[in-house]
Amino acid sequence: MPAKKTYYITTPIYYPSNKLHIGNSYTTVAADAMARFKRLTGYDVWFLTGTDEHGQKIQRSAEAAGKSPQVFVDEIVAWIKDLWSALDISYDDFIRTTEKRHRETVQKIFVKLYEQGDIYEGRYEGWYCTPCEAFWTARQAEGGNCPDCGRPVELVAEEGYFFRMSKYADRLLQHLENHPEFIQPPSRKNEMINNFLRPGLEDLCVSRTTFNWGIPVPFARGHVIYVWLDALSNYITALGYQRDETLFKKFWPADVHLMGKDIVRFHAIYWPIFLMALGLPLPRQIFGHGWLTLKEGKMSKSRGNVVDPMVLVERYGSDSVRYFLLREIPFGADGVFSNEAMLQRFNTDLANDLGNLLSRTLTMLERYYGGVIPSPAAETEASDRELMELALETPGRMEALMDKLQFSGALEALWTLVKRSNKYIDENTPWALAREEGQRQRLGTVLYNLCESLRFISVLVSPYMPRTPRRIWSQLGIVDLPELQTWESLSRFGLFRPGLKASRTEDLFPRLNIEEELNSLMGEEEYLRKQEEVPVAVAPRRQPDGAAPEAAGGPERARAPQEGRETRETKEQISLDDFARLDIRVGEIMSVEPVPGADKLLKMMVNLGTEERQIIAGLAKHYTPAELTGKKALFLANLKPAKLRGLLSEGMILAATDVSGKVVITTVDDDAAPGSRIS
Ligand code: ME8
Repeated sequence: MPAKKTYYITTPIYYPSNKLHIGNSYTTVAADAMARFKRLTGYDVWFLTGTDEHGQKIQRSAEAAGKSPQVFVDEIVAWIKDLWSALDISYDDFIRTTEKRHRETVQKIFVKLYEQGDIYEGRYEGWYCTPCEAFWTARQAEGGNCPDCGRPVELVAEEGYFFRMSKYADRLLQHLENHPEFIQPPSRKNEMINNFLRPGLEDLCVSRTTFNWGIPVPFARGHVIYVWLDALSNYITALGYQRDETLFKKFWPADVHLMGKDIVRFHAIYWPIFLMALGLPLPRQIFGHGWLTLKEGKMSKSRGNVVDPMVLVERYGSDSVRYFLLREIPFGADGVFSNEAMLQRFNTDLANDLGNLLSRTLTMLERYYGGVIPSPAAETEASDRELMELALETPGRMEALMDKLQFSGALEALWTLVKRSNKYIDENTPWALAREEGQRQRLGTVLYNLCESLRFISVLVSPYMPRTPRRIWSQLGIVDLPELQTWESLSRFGLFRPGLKASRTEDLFPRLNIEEELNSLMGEEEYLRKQEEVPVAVAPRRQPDGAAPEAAGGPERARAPQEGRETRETKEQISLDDFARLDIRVGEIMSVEPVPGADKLLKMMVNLGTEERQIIAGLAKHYTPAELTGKKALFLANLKPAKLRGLLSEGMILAATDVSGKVVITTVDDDAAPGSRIS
């Protein structure tokens, strides 16, 4: 048997400086859908993700949290892995840059580049943006702000090692010109060429001395390797480059590095140049997708427009959230995330189109054939042929779109088949056929074709919604027939076996009451945010497509919302009257229990002096029920009641949160009587 074709796909390795948000989930879900699609279509796939754990930004976040950097990142990385598991991310490897396998290889890379003369000693004086971990010239950072993220830059003057970027600039330019597919979408390629390559590349400082949380330069005490050289190397260190090179030989060069447009520059300029210097082939493609922003445009905690993927997954299931992310926005473009748009999609595409197709088919099979799949007739009618042709064409159409990373287009093509199948029911009116003499055979054919079309749909939807296929197969009675679940099995329409037994056991996607959902989502988000104060956010971090970084940085950008990782802002001053509006009281926690299906929430009954109230708190990740029961703490008693998971919450426990997200409740001395007011 010939060896399978290989496919290597990566996500950026995320900074574990705070919890990840829906934007990071977007990249990772897309990479996962692609990896699954390639596995389905017969490729030997390697899918890498991980965390970028060194650098000044992490060191500062850890210091602010009062933890050692390693302890700090370990906690957040555990949370990230939980998020990926909740979103069914099927990575083959998760690399952490603090792992020995990575550190040692990065040191070897640095030494090699130094020994061959590509790295030389010097002194850096210029500007640095710590949140982006990026060096800027005075011209680029005009006005004192980072041209990428708008936050203030710092003046840096320190000894350093420099990489000779300029030596490779022409080769890179030539590569970009000869390989138009290398940077996608093409607008990003023009941006790289016009804004960075043509004006001339400056040599890059690749070591730092003013902090120590990094990989040491092996031959120079006090120097740590610049975090982007460290981070970018993950794509080869994880494959065993310079160690056991089996995977490296098999999978390098990468087929695609996926990322948001904010970090295309590092991947399209620094990374290929480092690889050229190492004498390694360049990745085939770098794809910079657009930003997920919010309807309000700007994102800020005080506006309450934060999006926590965990909340959505817990409430709607990972398949629905994945579907929305992949379907709503053409990959590459910026797009707006809104709860309303998401809920609309759930109802139209998932409940009405796909869910109904399955339930209508199963109900009719049950009613007219006792659930046993009938045999189709040999002769076909026009609507049968149309349905079959469309089903047979759909895999190829989707594959062509997926090869361009057009997730939304591929799902649209699949939904054309879903909708055509629903229309097929309306055209053939099985309920009328069932009443007519002599139409039994025709009825059987129609229901058979619907089962077969559903089989196509369920196989094709699997990369995007990995849990849904089994739910369809088990109701159609083919869950134990893997030969009907493969890509190859989609080359023939008519493989479904008559005589199999289907049974309707569940609704795939029950319709949601959008208004109710919006209320509880807002309630839940607002509530959790107030309690946790951990910014879990989606924010535009860079200038729009094509805008020159040098040109950015006007007053609007300087005020631009940040990525949700910064320390909290100082709040405006208030008067004593403002404070007097708050009814803060001592409460005694009488009993506590978990809220089923919500891994963050706890339900507690609290004695507030005059009455006992039910309060829902986002504390489950921080306290066990036993740890809270019997404690006296401070409560905001006149907060408007909110509904969370259908449970009324009549107040809020006050808690302190540090920048790492650690939460401690504000307990009071046992002498304080429940109901005592704070003034
Ligand atoms: O940049 N919309 O890590 P990071 C869409 N460690 N995607 C978004 C987004 C949004 N609003 N916000 C974030 C780093 N992303 C480096 C990478 S790789 C060698 C080192 C996604 O934690 C997007 O993919 O800041 C972006 O590129 C990535 O998160 C940045 O993650």
